[in-house]
Formats: sequence, C-alpha cells, structure tokens
Amino acid sequence: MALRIDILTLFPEMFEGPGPLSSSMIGRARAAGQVDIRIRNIRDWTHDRHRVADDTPYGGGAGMVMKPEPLVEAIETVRREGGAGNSRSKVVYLTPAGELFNQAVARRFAQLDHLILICGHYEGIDERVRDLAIDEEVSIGDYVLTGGELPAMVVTDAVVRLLPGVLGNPDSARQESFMDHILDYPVYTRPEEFRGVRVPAVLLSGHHAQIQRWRRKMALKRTAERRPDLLERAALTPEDRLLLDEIRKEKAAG
Ligand code: 4GN
Repeated sequence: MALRIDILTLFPEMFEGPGPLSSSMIGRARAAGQVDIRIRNIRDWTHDRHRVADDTPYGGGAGMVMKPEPLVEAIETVRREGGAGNSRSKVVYLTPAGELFNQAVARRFAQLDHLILICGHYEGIDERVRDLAIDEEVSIGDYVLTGGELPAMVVTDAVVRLLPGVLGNPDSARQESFMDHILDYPVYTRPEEFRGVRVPAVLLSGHHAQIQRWRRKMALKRTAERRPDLLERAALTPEDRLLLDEIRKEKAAG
C-alpha cells in the first residue's frame, strides 16, 4: 500500500493549482499512485454557522489561537480513514519549537503507512491538541513563518522522493547520498566552455576510475570547506582519508 499523507490546514488554497506537490517528481508520484496526498480543510470540522476555527487566548495578549475541537475532530476522522490501529501512522505538528527536520527524520517518515501533517497559523494551536492528538513536533529550520503550510510541503517533498520507485531508482541508491554525510560533487553539462570557464578535463577523459576519484575528492573538499560538522560524523574510508590529505596539502601549497 502506498504512503498516505493528509495535510490539515485552514488555508487549503495554498496547495491548489500547479505547485510543489503537483509538479515534477512529486506530481508524477501522485499520478502513478505511489503516494496519496490529501489536503483537508480544518474548517470542515467546525459546527457553527460561521465556521470559526480560532479564538482569543486565555490570559490575554495579541493574536488568535486555533480552537481545539475542530482540529482534534479532524485528526480523529483522518486517522480513522487511514486505518488507525492497523497502520503505522503519525500525527506531526509543524512548529519552530519542534525537533529539527533532517534526512534521518525524512527516512523515518517514509517508512510509515500514514503521515498526518498539522499546519498551525496565528499564535498556534491550543496546548491540549498537542497533549491529546499530536505524536511529534517538527521544525524545518530556525525561523518563523506565517503558517505551517510551507513546512508541510517541505516535509512532504523530502519524504515522497524517498519512496520506493519514485526516483525511478530500484530503492535506496539515492537515499544514501546524504546518509553518508558528504555533500554532492559539482556537476557540468554542455557546452565544454561557458563564458571562458571550461569543464574540468577529467570529466571529458572517459576514464571512469579517474572521474570517480575526482568526484569523491571534490565532494570531500566541499564538505570540509562548508560543513566540517558533517565530515566529523561521516564514515570515511582509508581512500577518503588519502584524498583529504591531498586536499590539505594542495591548500597549504596554495
Ligand atoms: C513551522 C511553523 C516555522 C516553522 C511556522 C518551522 C506557524 N513557522 N520552522 N509557523 O518549521 C506559530 C504557530 C508559528 C504556528 C506556527
């Protein structure tokens, strides 16, 4: 069974039309039935004539708080639709206060049967929704947005591209590229010379082993320069260490 993702939002129009979840790889995955993405309007679970989903905060202060009843009812309904107890499901709230989202979290979510993403707005959700209905809180980075919709799209994209068959990969090949904690090597396409800048000669050589070695070296160099923190956690082979020595010597020589 394909992964199902429900996105609960007060602003479903943010997901309408051609957008990140309808284009490119994610759009194709949806069309091919590899993922079932549903945008759900939290307002559909209100019961009053004006479909009110927010209210003023107890204790006073600026802004509005998302009311608990519609949100919890929405989560309960959507969870039941997904098969509830018979499926691996997770309710995730997108918030700057959550655990930082990364490739490991994406891989974990890609193993689920049902992912339910909750988009907050205004001052956020009533704390009791967190206590009663949220399994996990995730942040896509240390900044504040007007709502959880963009983070939900980011998480969805990162998860869907890992699903078996979605990249056209048999399974796990591409998933490994960030897993080994090394940044990508630089890539080039035609023309051979662009505005005076040539493609590195080794890439035109047809010498496969040399090309592989150069790519690994450039990836290590880039990681050492930009993300030394990643390099510390990387599983480096003896050949990697030789390449890093070479890089250090070249740097010292200028
Ligand atoms: C998540 C939500 C940033 C993130 C958000 C993030 C909506 N901004 N870094 N904004 O993943 C207060 C209540 C802000 C909802 C929340």
